[in-house]
Amino acid sequence: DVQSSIPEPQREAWTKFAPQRFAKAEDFQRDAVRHVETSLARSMYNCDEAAMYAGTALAFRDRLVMDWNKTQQAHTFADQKRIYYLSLEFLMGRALDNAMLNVQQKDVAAEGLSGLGFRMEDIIEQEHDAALGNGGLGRLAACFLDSLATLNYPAWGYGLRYRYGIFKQEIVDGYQVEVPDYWLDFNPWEFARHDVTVDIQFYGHVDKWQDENGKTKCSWEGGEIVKAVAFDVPVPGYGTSTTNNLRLWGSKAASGEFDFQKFNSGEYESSVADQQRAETISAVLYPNDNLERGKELRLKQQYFWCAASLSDIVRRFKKTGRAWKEFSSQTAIQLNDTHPTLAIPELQRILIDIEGLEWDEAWSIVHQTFAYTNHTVLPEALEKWSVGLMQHLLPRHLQIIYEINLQFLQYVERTFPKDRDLLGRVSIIEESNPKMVRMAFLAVIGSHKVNGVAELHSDLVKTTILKDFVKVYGPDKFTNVTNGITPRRWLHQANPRLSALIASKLGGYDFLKDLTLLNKIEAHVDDAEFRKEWQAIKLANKERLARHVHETTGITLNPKALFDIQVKRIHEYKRQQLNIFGCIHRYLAIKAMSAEEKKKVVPRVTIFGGKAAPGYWMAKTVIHLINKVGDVINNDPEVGDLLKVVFIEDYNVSKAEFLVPASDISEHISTAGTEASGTSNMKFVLNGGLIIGTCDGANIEITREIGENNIFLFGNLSEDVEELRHNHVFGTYQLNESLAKVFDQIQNGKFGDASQFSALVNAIVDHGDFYLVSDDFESYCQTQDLIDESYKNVDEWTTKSITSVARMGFFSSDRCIDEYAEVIWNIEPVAPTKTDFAVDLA
Ligand code: T68
Repeated sequence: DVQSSIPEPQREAWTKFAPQRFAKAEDFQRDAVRHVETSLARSMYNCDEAAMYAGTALAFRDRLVMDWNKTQQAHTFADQKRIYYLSLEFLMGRALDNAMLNVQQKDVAAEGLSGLGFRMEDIIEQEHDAALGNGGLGRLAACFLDSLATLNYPAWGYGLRYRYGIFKQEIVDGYQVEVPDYWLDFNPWEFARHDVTVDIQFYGHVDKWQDENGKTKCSWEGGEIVKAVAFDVPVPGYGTSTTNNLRLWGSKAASGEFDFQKFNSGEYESSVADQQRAETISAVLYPNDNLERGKELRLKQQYFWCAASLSDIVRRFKKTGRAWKEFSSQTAIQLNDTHPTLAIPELQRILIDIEGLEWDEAWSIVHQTFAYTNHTVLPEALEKWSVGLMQHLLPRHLQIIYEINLQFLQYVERTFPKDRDLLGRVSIIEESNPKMVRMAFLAVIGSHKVNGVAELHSDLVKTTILKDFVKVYGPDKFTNVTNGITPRRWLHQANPRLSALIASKLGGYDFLKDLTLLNKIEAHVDDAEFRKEWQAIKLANKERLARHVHETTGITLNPKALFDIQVKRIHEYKRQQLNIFGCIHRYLAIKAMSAEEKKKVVPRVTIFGGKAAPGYWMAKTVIHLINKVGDVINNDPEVGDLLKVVFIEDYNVSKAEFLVPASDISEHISTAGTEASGTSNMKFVLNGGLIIGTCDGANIEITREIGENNIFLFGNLSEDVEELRHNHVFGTYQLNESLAKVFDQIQNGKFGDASQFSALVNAIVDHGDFYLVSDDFESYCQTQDLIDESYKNVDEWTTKSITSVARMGFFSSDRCIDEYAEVIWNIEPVAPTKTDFAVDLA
């Protein structure tokens, strides 16, 4: 914008005073102190850790913003194809540590803080997690943003600015209690763009008329308007000046603060109520993972966010002055699951109703633009919306969906004239009562590529839920992009000492940008000093976790014990129940031992963490059982240090950062074929932990990469699941004997009121054991015994640990993003600008 830019002769002063890189600790101190004094209006007499966190965050934010602005200018100037990542969840966690590390100024800040009387660890701890997600899907989106920026791709994330993220979990008498997570009291990482707003329409009706050329036109009229306001969050890449944007939409009443007419006529309450109703849209994150409940407010959230994002994307494209036919060569939009599927009919609506394009021309743009990532094959998680609700809330979109469906079905009928049943099976509209719109089908039809998130999962997508679409479109539309994780947060930030040890052998930190370089540490696997430090780091990480457990629960852990960790959302398919039944089995075995036998036992600490969806009663029962079993075992003097069972309250991203580096073994034990990928499995192995797992999700590819001697696999295979389930229902099966003994204890009241846990037991004994806990129990327990044996051999264990880390290069989210860029998006990076602040490693 020429008119508002600083004239050439005056730019020198501007350049001179723009924030620069901290050359020394003092530079950081100057800015941090200034922010505490002026931005916070505090002084050295009332600067606590929270205030110092704020000063530090603001000092770094100043720098980030410089690179952010320059990146956005450079991307506009480059005028290349951009990728927009639409996700209803971004589980970002804390930003400060990540920002300091990505711009490689954490050391300078640590020195500066120490000079002001603060410790870096304490300051970092002050930050509230940005917890705008449930679990793996939301964290994947956050890892992707980190990689997109690090790899210099011109990319934006689009999401919702929830006032309440995922609830905080408290454990009261062994039960989960949900507490609201209000996280916006002080958030230095977002910039409200009150000038960037979009009016979003709901309800109303469709008008149809003929234009001057006799062409039938439609427009969506009436209803109500809610305003979307942009909040922007900078996303710095590692070792590059590229700083991308995450745009989160907040909702607000369209009429501003109040409806003044109502207000002046005395209807104060109802005018405030309108405002609150509008703000409700972005008020709270739905706390269900892998479950859909069909609530109207959820559909409103989805449309609100899709419509605001699309309007923004289209506005940016129109500024380039290009012709519409270039839209899809300039714009790629990735749909993170089916949650943003309404973006498909919304873009079609914009193009035909507002921009005046013909249907066919518009549709070819739409379906070239979008691509869809599927994250689950579980039927209860597949999104469906009733036709009635859609008609009421989005009447024009329903018409467009019907037209998309009609044209698609006509195509199917022409191509497969003999297969009448096929039409019903692939129709977007499920002919049930009530009729439902199947969002995954709409997403497939409106996208040019569909991917699963690990090989087995992508195969299952093609052979189960989308089988008929493979027949219709051929196999090339369907692909796999195995998930990845960012090594910056999940190695360098979470485990700085391990990262430093690796860097010392590799001659620097290049592996953080090219994780395949890790394979060079395999050459040091026999280096005695290296192995000693490797072991010492794991022990130190376990000691740190033990301190946390002691401080929060009073339970004392022996850091030399085998630490066995299962942290993830609580879900029947993830089978925390298998783990806790295994703990009871182990407990019974210890109780039956002689003093001599006990001496041979490998002491074990089993740690659980994870939230249950508030309405998921069975998952809450599992949490309750874990806590009750822990109470009994942890206080049994006959067991002592041989077994402890701990539940970590309120598992979140920042807790993962100290749990992941502290595991010897972690559990990824879903019923085969149910976990799409899993990503914490990758995090644990990258930090030198071994895993016990089923042949499911990315466990299979982890095995292929690290070698089957380095992983403890057990259990039935995905191809056998159907038959096993059948056997349960039709009686050719017997409850596993050891498991029966575990159930006896539960039913005898050993862990408190047995009736509390009867549903859990009955699901297995009486209701078909859908998740095959009994079928896998024997193999699970035997594998745990094998793990004990292996752990006794410290040398062998250390070799497995180092070898596994060396072979984990494939699981960087950088590899994953490069695959998306090449196979799905067809986009190229933009050379980062030279700035005073970021150092370019390359
Ligand atoms: C997870 N899905 C998969 N869903 O379960 C996991 N669902 O295997 C995979 O690694 C990960 O996605 C990344 O691909 C989820 O986390 C949800 O959280 C979710 C949220 C709302 C509605 C449905």
